[in-house]
Amino acid sequence: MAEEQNVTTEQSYDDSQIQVLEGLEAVRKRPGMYIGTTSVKGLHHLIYEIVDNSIDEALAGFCKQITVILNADGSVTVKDDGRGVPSGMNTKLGKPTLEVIYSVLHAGGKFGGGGYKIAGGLHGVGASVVNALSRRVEVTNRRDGKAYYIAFEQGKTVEPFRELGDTEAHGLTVRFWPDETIFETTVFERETVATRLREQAFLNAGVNICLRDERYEEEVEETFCFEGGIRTFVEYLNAQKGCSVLHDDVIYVSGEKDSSIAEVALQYNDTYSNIILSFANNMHTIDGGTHESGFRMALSKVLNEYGKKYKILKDDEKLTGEDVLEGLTAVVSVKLEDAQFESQTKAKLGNSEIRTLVSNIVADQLATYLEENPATAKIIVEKSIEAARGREAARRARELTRRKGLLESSSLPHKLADCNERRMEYTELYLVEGDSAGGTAKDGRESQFQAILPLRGKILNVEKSRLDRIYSSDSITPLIQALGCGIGSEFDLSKLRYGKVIIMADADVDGAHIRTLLLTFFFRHMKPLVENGHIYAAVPPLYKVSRGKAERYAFSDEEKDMYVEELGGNVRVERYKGLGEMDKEQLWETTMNPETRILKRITIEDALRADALFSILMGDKVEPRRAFIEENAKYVTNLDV
Ligand code: 28F
Repeated sequence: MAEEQNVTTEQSYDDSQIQVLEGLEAVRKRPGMYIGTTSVKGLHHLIYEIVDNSIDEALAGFCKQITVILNADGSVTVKDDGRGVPSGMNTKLGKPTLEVIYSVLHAGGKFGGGGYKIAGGLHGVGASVVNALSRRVEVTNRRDGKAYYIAFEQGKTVEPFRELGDTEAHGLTVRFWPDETIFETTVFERETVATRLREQAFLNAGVNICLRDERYEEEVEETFCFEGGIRTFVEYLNAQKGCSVLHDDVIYVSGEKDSSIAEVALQYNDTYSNIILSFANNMHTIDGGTHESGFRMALSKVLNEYGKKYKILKDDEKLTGEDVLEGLTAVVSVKLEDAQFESQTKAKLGNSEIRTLVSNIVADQLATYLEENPATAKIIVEKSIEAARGREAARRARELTRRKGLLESSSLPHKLADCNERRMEYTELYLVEGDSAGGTAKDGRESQFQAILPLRGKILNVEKSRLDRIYSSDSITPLIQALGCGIGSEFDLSKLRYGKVIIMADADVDGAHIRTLLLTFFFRHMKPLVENGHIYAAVPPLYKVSRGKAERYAFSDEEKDMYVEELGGNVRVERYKGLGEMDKEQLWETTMNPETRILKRITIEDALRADALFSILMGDKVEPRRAFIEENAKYVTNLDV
C-alpha cells in the first residue's frame, strides 16, 4: 500500500541521522499523533508550527519581523524577513531543500515523541505536518537576490519548484489552506492566535510579530513587540489581573550553562493567588517540571535566608514553598538543546540539569537583588509572612469546621435535591444559578441520576479570600459538602459523589460571571476535578423557533436562521433571556436531557482562561473590568468561559 510506505528509511540515511522519515499520508491518517487533536485547537497548531519556524530564524539572529495574515478566503499567510531557506538541492533526496522541508516528515513531530526543535536549531520541523494537513500550500522563498516558488496540495507537489525572478527581499512566505476534510472546523479565532503571538513576542524579546485579520469588512491589525521580553510579560499579567503591585520593578534574573539558557521574571501583587507560567523552548509547560521546581525551591530558600538574616522572620518562623507564592506573578523561560518531557503531552520538562541552572541563577541573583533593594525585599518577605500566618488561620478554621461536621460527606446541604443513584459514574450534579431556576430544574430533572444544587447570589470571591474564609463561607460550603471530595490538600477524588458536575448559568454577563467564579474556585481548590474532566458547562439555547406544533431550539444565531428558513412562513422566534423563562419540560428538553442537551466539558485551558478572566471581572481595579464588559457586551450571549 502506497500510503503506508516509508519513503526513505533505507540506505539513503545513515545511522547518525535518527530521523525516521515516512510519507505525509501517515500524518493525514493519524493527525492526532502530530498535532494532538483535529479540533479547533489542533487547527491553530498549524499556524503555531509555521510561526515557530520563523521564531527559530529570529532566535538565530536573522529575522526581525514576522507577519501573520488571516486571509478572507480562510487561508493563513505567515511571512518572515529571515535568510530564507538555502536554495540548493538536497543531494540525498535529489530535491530542492525547500521541497524537502515541506514534504518530508521529520522524526515523529511534537506529539509523536522523538526530535524536538531548539532555539535557532532544527529549522523547518513541523512544516511538513502543516503541508500534510492542508488542502493547499504555497511557499515563496526569497534568498540571494532571487525569489522561488513551490505549491502543494494535500502534501503532494502540484507546482514544481521554480525561480520567479529577481528580488532584493529575503525571507520565507507561506500560505496554507487547512484541509476541511481533516479538521472539525477550519475557522481560526483571532483572539486565540493573538494570545499565542503575544506570548511568543514576550518570550522572544525584540521580535516584531504582526497579526492582520482580513476576513471581515473591518480589518484588524495588532503588533506585538516587547523589548523587555518576559519582564513585560509579568507586567502584562499583573495589569490583566487588575490588582496593585507591591513593588514597581519587575525582578529579572538570567543565565546560561553549556548550551542552555534560563530567565525568570517576577513581581508580587496584593492578591492571594499566584500565576507562574513556565516555558521550555517557547512551549508552555502547563505541568511545570524541573525549571519551575528549581525556581520554587530557590525562591523560598532565598526569602527564608534573607528574612532570617535581617530578622524579619522570627526565630521559629519558616516560610513554606506555598507561602512565598502568595501574590506572586512569575514567568520562567528556558531554552535548551535536548528538551526531555515527562508526559506524552509535553507539558512537563524533565531535564535535571535545568533545575540546577534555574535554582542557581535565582539563588545568586535574587539574593543580590534583595541586598541591593532592601525596601522591596522587606515588602516581599512580609507578604510571605502574612501568607504563612493566613495558612495557620486557615488550618484552625478548617479544623473548627470539621469538628462541626460541615465538611463531612454525611451531612448534606439543605438546598441539595439529591439523586437516588449512588454510583458516581452515573450521577450528575447541576449547579444552578438562582432559586427559581433551581426550582424548575428540580421539577424537570430525572431524579434517578440528576441532583440539583441551587446557588444563591454570587458565590464567594475566592480571589480576594483566604482559605479560612472559603471554608466557612455560606456560598461555598454547600458546594463542598455536596461534592464530598474535600478541598485543597485534603482533596480526595475517590470521595467525589457525582461523575459530572454541570454548571448551568444564563447566557448573559451575570451567567458568565457565575461560571467564571465557579471555574476559578474549582481550578484553584479542586484542580483534579478539572483535570479529570468532571466539570461541564450546560449550554442553554438562545432561541426557540416554532411554527404550529413544530418546535426547534437554536443555540446560535446561525442555527436560528437555519430553523427560520426550514419552518418558513409564520415562524415564531422567541429569544430566551434566562433559564428562568423556561418551564420544566423546556428546561429538560433543551438543557438537561442527555439525549438532546449540549454540554461543554471544561478543560484546564478553559479554567486557566477563566482564571485570567476572573481577575478582570473580580479584581480591585474598575477600569479593566469595565473595558472588558464593554468590549464583550455585544458578544456576551456566547461569552466563552
Ligand atoms: C513562514 C515560515 O519557515 N522560515 C525559515 C529558515 C532559514 C533557514 C532554514 C528556514 C537548512 C538545510 C534545513 C537559512 N540560512 N518561516 C520559515 N527560515 N530554514 S525556515 O534552514 C533550513 C535548514 O536544511 C536557514 C542558513 N541556515 C538556515
